[in-house]
Amino acid sequence: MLMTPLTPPTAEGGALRAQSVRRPVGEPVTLDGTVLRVDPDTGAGLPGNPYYASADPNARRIIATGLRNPFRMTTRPGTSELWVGDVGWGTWEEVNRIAVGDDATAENFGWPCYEGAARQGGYDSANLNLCEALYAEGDAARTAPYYAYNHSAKVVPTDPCPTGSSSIAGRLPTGSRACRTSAIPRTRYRKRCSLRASAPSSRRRRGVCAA
Ligand SMILES: [Ca+2]
Ligand SMILES: [Ca+2]
Repeated sequence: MLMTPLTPPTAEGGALRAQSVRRPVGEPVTLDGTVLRVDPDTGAGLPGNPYYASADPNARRIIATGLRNPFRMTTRPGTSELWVGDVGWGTWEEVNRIAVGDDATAENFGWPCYEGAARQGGYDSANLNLCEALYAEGDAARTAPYYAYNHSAKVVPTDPCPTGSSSIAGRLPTGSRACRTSAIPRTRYRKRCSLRASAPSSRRRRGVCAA
């Protein structure tokens, strides 16, 4: 039986499963930390997916990887863009953009080797093979967040929300008490505050406290 290495430098378990598409050839690919594009009837990966030629059925399903907790996402109307909110760990919350979901490029957003724009310090200092190989390939090997913010800081100086305890979440419905228009993405976790992004084409953001 093939065992998942759990200790440095060859560790591949835990959060490192989000990089399982980069494991040595022949080792299993998991679906942790990924975005999938599948046939809704069979669950099989679709033609056009980046790893569709792979012998691994999980790899064939994956169109993006290296995410930590991407539990909210949405499409940009009229485009193939997929916008993904990724909940941060130690410091950084991320808004990630998959420019084209059905092309040959599998976006790798870097978790856990990266968090936000930079290397994740703990994983970097552990000198794990999976992360060190990714670092060695430079910026071309991973897709940086479209936007990232420190969850212990105010998003903008005029943000009325308290700091800390935030996490990137999802889309607000139009007419919500917490936000006066639809928006992607938002934060609302414990501190009862929302972050509104005006539109994907704009990076303007404004904090709005929930009623
Ligand atoms: Ca893509
Ligand atoms: Ca290192």
